[in-house]
Amino acid sequence: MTKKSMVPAQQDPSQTALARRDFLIKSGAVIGTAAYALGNSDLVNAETTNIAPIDPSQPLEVPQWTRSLGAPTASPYGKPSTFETKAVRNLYPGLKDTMSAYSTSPLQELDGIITPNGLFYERHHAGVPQIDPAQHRLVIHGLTENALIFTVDEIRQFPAVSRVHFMECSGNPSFLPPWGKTAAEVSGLVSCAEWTGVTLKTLLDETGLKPQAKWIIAEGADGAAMTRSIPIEKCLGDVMVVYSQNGERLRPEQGYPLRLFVPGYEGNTHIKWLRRLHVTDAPAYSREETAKYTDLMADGKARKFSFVMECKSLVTYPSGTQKLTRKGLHEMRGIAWSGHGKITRVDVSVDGGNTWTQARLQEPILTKALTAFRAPFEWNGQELMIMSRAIDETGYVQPMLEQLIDERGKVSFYHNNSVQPWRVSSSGEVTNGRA
Ligand SMILES: Nc1nc2c(c(=O)[nH]1)N[C@H]1C(S)=C(S)[C@@H](COP(=O)(O)O)O[C@H]1N2
Ligand SMILES: [Mo]
Repeated sequence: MTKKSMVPAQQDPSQTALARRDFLIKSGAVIGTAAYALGNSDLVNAETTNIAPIDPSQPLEVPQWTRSLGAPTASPYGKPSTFETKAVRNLYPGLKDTMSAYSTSPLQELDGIITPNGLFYERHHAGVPQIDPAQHRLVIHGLTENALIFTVDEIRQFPAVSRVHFMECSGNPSFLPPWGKTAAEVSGLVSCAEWTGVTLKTLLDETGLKPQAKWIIAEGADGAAMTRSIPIEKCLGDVMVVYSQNGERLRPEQGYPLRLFVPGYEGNTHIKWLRRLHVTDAPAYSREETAKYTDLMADGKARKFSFVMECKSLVTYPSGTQKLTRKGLHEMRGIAWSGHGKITRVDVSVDGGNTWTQARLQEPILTKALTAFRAPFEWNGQELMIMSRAIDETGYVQPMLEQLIDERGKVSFYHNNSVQPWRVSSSGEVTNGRA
C-alpha cells in the first residue's frame, strides 16, 4: 500500500465536507447546498432570523439566495442574468432612425469567438421582415440547365455543413472622426457564429450550370430587395445557403428563414431573407455595388467589388470606458480575423507601437473566423497605449490608419482595418487612443 492510500477517507477534506453536508441536509439544518462549509451557528441564524441584504464586507455570510428557493425550471426560452445590463446591442453612434440602421455587438462584454445570437450585430436597409417559412421560396434560375424553386423544408433535406465564420460590415468603422468610445462603437459591426446550411454548390449541382455562367445575383425578400453579384468561382467554393446559426434557426434579424453566407466577403454580400439566385454572365451593377460599397480613392477612381474583409484585430480588454482597478498582473484580450483565411500571429504593444510582443492565440484557430488572443501585461499605475496587429496566413500585416490613408486618401469610407489604440491613464481609466 502506498502512503497516500492509507490516509483514512474521512481525512480527505472534500470527503469530510460531503459527509458533513449529507448529515446537515438529513438533519434538516440546511436549505442551500453551499451552506455546509459554514459553522452551525450561521445555519441556525439563517433559519431563525429575517433575511438581511448581503453585506459584501462579510463574504462568508450565507447569502440571501442560498436561504430560499430559486426561480422555477423550464422557462420556455432562457435569458441572460438581469444583472448583465451592459451586454446589449446599441445603435451605431450618431444614428437616430432604426429602420435603415446598424446595431453593434458589445464586443467588450463578450468572451471567446462565438457571438450569442441575441447580440449578433445588425444591418438592415429596410427593417426586419417577419417571414412565414411555409410561404417562403428560393428560386434559382438564369444560366442554369433547370430553373428550380425550393421550399425551406426541401433545402433542409439536402446534405448540410456547419462552419464557424465571422461576418463584418465593410463600414466598420469609417476613416473619419468621431472615433467611438467603446470597442463596440469602434468596431462592433463584426460577429461570429456557427452557420449550418447547404453549400450553394449542392444546389447548383441540382440546377446545373450553362458554360456562360459567370456571376450569381442574389436578392433578398425584404423591403430593400438587397441585391449583390457574386463571382461564380466563389459560389462554387465555400458559399452557403444557411438556415441555422449557433444551433438554432436563424434569427429574423439575421435573415430567417434563409440567408446567403459568403465566408470572408463584406457583410453586404451575405444576402438575408434570400429569395432569388439569378445565374448570369455579368454582374448586376446594383446600387449596392456602384453607388455604395465601392471605395473612392484619392485619385478620383473607385475600387469596385472589393469583396474580401482584410486581416484585422481589436483589443477588447482593456478597452474604452473600462477601468483597471488593481495593480499587477493583467491580461490583454482581443479578437483577430481575416477574410483570406486563418490568423497566424497577433502582436501586441503597450507603448504605442514602439515595441511589440507576440500574443498567445486561443484555440480553435479557424479559417475566416474570429480568433481570440491573450497576452499578459503588468500595470503599476503607469500610462499605457495598448494596441494589437494581426497577421494572416497570406503574410498580410494589419496596417496603421496612417498607412491606409496614404494608400487610399481620406474620401474612402469602407474597409478600414487599421490598428486601434487604447490609452490607459495613471488612474486606470481606458479611453480611445485616437481621441
Ligand atoms: N436582404 C438584405 N440583406 C442584407 C442587408 C439588408 O439590408 N437586406 N444588409 C447587408 C449588410 S450591409 C450587412 S453588413 C449584413 C448584416 O447582416 P446581419 O444583420 O445579420 O449582421 O447583411 C447584408 N445583407
Ligand atoms: Mo454592411
